[in-house]
Amino acid sequence: MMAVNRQVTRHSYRVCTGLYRPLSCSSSVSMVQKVLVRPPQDVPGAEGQAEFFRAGIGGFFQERPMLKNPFLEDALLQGYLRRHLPSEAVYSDLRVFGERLVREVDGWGRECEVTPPRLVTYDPWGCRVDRIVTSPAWQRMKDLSAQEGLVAIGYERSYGEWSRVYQMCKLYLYSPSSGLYTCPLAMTDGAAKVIQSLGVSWPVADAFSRLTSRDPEHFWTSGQWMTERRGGSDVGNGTETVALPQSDGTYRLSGFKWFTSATDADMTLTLARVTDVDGQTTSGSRGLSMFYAAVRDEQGMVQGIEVQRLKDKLGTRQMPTAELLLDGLPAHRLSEEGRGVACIANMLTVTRIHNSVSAVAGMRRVLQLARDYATRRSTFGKLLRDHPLHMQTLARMEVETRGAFLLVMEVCRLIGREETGHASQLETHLLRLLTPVAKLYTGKQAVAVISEGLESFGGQGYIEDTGLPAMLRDAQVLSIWEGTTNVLSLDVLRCVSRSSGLVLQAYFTHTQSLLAAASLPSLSVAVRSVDSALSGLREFLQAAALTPPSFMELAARDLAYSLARIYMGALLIDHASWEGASHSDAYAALRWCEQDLCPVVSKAAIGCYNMKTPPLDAALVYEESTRD
Ligand code: MFK
Repeated sequence: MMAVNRQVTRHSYRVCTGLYRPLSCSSSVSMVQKVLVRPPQDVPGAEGQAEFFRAGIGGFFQERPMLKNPFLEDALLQGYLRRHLPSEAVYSDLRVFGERLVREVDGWGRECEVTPPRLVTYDPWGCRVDRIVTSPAWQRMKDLSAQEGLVAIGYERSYGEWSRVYQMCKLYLYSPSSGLYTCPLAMTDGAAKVIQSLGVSWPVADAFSRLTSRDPEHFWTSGQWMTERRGGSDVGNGTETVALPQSDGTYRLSGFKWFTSATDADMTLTLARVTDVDGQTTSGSRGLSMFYAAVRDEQGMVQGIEVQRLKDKLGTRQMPTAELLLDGLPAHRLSEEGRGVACIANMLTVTRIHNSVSAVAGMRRVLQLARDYATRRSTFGKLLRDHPLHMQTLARMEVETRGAFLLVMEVCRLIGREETGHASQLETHLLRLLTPVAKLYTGKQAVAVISEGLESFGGQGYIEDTGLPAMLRDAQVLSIWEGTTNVLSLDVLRCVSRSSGLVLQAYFTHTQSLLAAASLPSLSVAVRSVDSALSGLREFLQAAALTPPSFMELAARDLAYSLARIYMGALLIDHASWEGASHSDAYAALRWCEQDLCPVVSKAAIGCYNMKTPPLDAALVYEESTRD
């Protein structure tokens, strides 16, 4: 290394032409000889050897990966839209938006990351103000979200049942450049959905028009305050916030919300227990009701809220997340008393879909950067793209991303059909089942794929100001918030039992219909794999029906993974069978179906859900050393 530096330094003196080039500029390999170092005699006031001068640090600077129009770079997205939503207007909007993302928005996203929000608790005169100060870029994101209709598209429904797909495709492009603004948008969309499902009337008619507005002046975002100190997952038992009825029919909320995301929102939906005349509340889920509250008064001051502090998080640092003391927050009850969880579940469905969109968007973004980088970085005498092992790694990431994309779009298609009254009973069941499945599976995939993606940049993937580490940090939350992997696996079991197995029937029927339509001989191996996994799953479930519930609880995560992998396989096959599909579509389907598509069967076969395993698992986890 030293030898190289010395050599380049000597050389720099030789080629100097008196021009300067900033070191930070990305020079190509061919420009190496032109990187200039100021010779000592150029230093003002210096004769001969300068006392101080810019050291020779070598002439090679690696070209950075370039973000290109994410719409034009995405073959699967374009193919999917050509197949399902062949609208020139949609295509053109996404292409222009993709250009805007590259030109300006991606830079704002970075600005949000490096200028995190801060809390101003007091004004200079000692008055409590609890102001959350966000970066100008964060505020520009809000205006952009309204202008681009990132929530509105889903409610305008200009494309009927495909409007949700259109909206989510746009969010998918936006997400990795958004500086996490997709988080408030997810909750805003979820709140609009809840209000719409309850009926848009007083006191939330104005709020609904704001949440779904394209006018930046009118647009509002919403929070979703569910998490308390005792309950992140177990909301039913952990919620301590109480709602005191007022004589005018409104309520005052008092409690402590432990984890409120995007706390600069204009309004929120939240849960609390209504007190009776004796001040008593009902415990458990049945005691929870859902409330609407405006966060600030007309002067822009928070009302009935103290912002205790902002959270210091691993990622999502762009976005304010706060602990809030509710101290008599004025609120309106929207749900029936005791129906809070069921009512806010509509919001959870939407935010979980957004979560899945963000997961697949993160995977796609890291791949786009990695494949560009592979055309710019040379190692061992050739470009990365010419190393078969490197291409194999990127191809595996691509297969994961394609499977995830198709699953997420399937859920978006289903919610679009449900919202426009086109969904059959089967599709409604499928939507209920696939929402937690997609959320839990893509959350895990995103962490794995993005982590692998960072590795494809070598050490640079670990360097903060490349922007790459933030992608991994931000992905890590996707499997945590909106229900952890295990909570969502249990949600899968819950919807199976609450529907008396109808959601599974819908799953089997639809997966089989996807396979039945696949006629390409080149896909037959993949079709056989999915078919056999499906049969294995059916047999497993029939046998499991005779076991105690604790068996299925142990199998819940593997069951959810099996549902995801099989369904993704069927979707990849289905997409590859479309007349406009490419060879790569077929290849992706084949590769996907090479894995264990039904881990719940293979794990059951080796006794993983045997009743002897829980104490053994616990003993393993808590084994103590007996040696001194
Ligand atoms: C980029 C993306 C960004 C996303 C941004 C989000 C930022 C926000 C951060 C957060 O707020 S994170 C906190 C999110 N919290 C959770 O996700 C809670 C996780 N826990 C669960 O999901 C539990 O399963 C749950 C709280 C729902 C369990 O509560 P219960 O009271 O034990 O539920 P129960 O008794 O099974 O169901 C009550 C009702 O709700 C039932 O309706 P019915 O009474 O009519 O039968 C259920 O059917 C219904 N329900 C529950 N889960 C549902 C659901 N309905 C539809 N879908 C679901 N998933």
